[in-house]
Amino acid sequence: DRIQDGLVNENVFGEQAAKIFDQVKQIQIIACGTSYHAGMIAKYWMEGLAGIPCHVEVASEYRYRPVVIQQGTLFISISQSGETADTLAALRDVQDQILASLTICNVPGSSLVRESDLHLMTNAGPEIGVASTKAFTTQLVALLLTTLVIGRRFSLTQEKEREIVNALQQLPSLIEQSIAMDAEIEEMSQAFAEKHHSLFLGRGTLYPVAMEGALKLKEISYIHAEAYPAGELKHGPLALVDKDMPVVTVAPRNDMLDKLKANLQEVSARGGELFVFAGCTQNLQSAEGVHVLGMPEIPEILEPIVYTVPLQLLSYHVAVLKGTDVDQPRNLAKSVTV
Ligand code: F1P
Repeated sequence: DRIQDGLVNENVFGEQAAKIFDQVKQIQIIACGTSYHAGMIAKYWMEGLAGIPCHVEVASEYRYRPVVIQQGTLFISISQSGETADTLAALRDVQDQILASLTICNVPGSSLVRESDLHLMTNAGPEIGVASTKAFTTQLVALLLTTLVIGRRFSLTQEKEREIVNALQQLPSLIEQSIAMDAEIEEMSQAFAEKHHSLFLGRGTLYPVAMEGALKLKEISYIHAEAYPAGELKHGPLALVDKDMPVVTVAPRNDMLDKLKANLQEVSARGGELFVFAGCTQNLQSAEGVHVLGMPEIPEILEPIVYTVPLQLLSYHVAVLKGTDVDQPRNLAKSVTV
C-alpha cells in the first residue's frame, strides 16, 4: 500500500505528506542512543495526546529480529547525523513493507534524509560535541509538531492543539530559565565527581528524560549511571543505594512528588543523597541528604524538553570537574557507521 513508486522526498507539511498521513494506521519509531530516548517520549505523545498507536525500538535490535509490519505503518527514524548504520539498515530492511518513511534529522542531504519519503529537519545547527544535546531537544520539538500534524487525523482535539501551540511559544524563555540554573547545578556536580555510580529516576515522559540524563553522564564523565522508572526503585535497584550512589529525580508535578516521598525516605534511610528537580517546591523542602532544585512552572507538554537541560548541564559540570574531554569523549563517534 505504498503511496507511490519512488520517494516522495517532501517535508512533513507538504501536500504529499498530507495524503500519506491520511492513511496512517500506526507508527513505528526507530533510533539509537539519545535519538531513541526522543522516540520514547514521542510514543507518550502520539498515544497519550492523539491516540495514534505507536511502537518504539532501538534500531540495533529491530534490524536483527523478525518483525511484523502492519498495514498503514508510518516508519519514523530519528537521527542527529542521518548516518547511523543501525538506523539506516532498519529503514532499508522494511522499505517495501511500510506505508511511508519519515526521518527526523539534523543533517540535510544525509543518507536517512535521502532515503526517506518525508523529512523534518531539526535545524539545531552543527553539534560541536560528539554527544547529542541540542539535537535532542530539537528532535523533541520536531516530534511534537509531527504529533500535531498526524494527530488531527486521530483523536487530537483542536483545543489540545491550541494548548500545545501556546505552550511551544513559551519554550525559548523556559529554556533560558533552566540554563540560568547553571551555578546551582555546578555546585551540585561536586557530589558526583568522586562517585562511580548514580541513579536517575523519572515517571511518564520524564522516564526517558532520566535515561537521557544517565546516558549523558556516562558518555562524557564516565560515571556509571542507570535510569529507572521511579516506581521501579522498590523492585530491585534500591538494593544499590547507599552514600556512594547519588540519586537524581525529575518530578515536575505534585502527583509525582507525593509518590516520590516514599522513595525519598528509602534513599535517606540508606544514607543516599537525593537531588530532586521539582516544579512545586512548596511541597518539598531540602533537608539532610535531600537537595531540591526548583524549576520554573512549565506546561506539562514541555516538561521533557525543559527538564533535559539541567541534566545536560549536570553531566557537563561533572565532566569539567573530572577533567574529561566534554566535546570528544572516549570511545564515542559522532555517527556510528558500523
Ligand atoms: C545516535 C548516537 C548518539 C550519541 C553518539 C553516537 O546518533 O547514539 O545519540 O550521542 O553521537 O550516536 P544519531 O543517529 O542520532 O546521529
